[in-house]
Amino acid sequence: MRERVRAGEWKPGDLIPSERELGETYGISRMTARQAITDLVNEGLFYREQGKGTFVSRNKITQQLIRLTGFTEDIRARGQQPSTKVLSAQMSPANEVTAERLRIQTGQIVFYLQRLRLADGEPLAIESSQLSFKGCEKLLEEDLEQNSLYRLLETKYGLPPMEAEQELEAGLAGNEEAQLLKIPVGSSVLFTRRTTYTDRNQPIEYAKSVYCGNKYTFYTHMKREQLVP
Ligand code: 16G
Repeated sequence: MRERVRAGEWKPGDLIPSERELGETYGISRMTARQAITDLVNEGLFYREQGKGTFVSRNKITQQLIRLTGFTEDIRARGQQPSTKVLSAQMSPANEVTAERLRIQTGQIVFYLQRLRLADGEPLAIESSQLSFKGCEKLLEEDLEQNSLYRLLETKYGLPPMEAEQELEAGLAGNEEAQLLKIPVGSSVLFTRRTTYTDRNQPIEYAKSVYCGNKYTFYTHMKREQLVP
């Protein structure tokens, strides 16, 4: 079903087939079909309308907080076309917070990248990433409008992003954010801070982002480890 959305076969706002029809198409039980739909509703790909059925979501982009993914992957998984406008790419000294997150000295030179991220041409987020690793200045030569940062790190630099810590905070769009995201000043936004680690538990990226609040769902799945006695 995800693939059908991705391929554009099922478009935003489309009613998806019933559990019975899906069961027949895929040769699975109705229960299994229902569970799969529920999972995708929880992820934000579908939404249910009482008495009407299940539809493909329109605006909200779901960022899974279980699997580590990048912007390009998230948007493609939604069946949309990601694009990027680089606002700034330069070497700059790390401030105290960045230094602590990246486990480096304050003032050490890091690669600073600020990008406007869009889906189907619509601005969704402003991401400011700071990267520190041996040879990170080579990123200055990369075409970061055409390439996914995570993919480059993995395929060209041998630094696959494997783990991340992320904080979310509600906020309001200021002047600059409003202008870039094409939303009114004072609209709700989500501020995120993410530290990304490679497989060797080495922090490589500290990213601060601002997401349009009404276009994003952050999804997480929780399990209770033990019942409280
Ligand atoms: C996500 C990350 C950002 C990372 C980007 C890579 C958050 C808060 N931010 O948007 O840290 O740089 O993905 O995306 O989730 P890319 O591979 O498309 O460049």
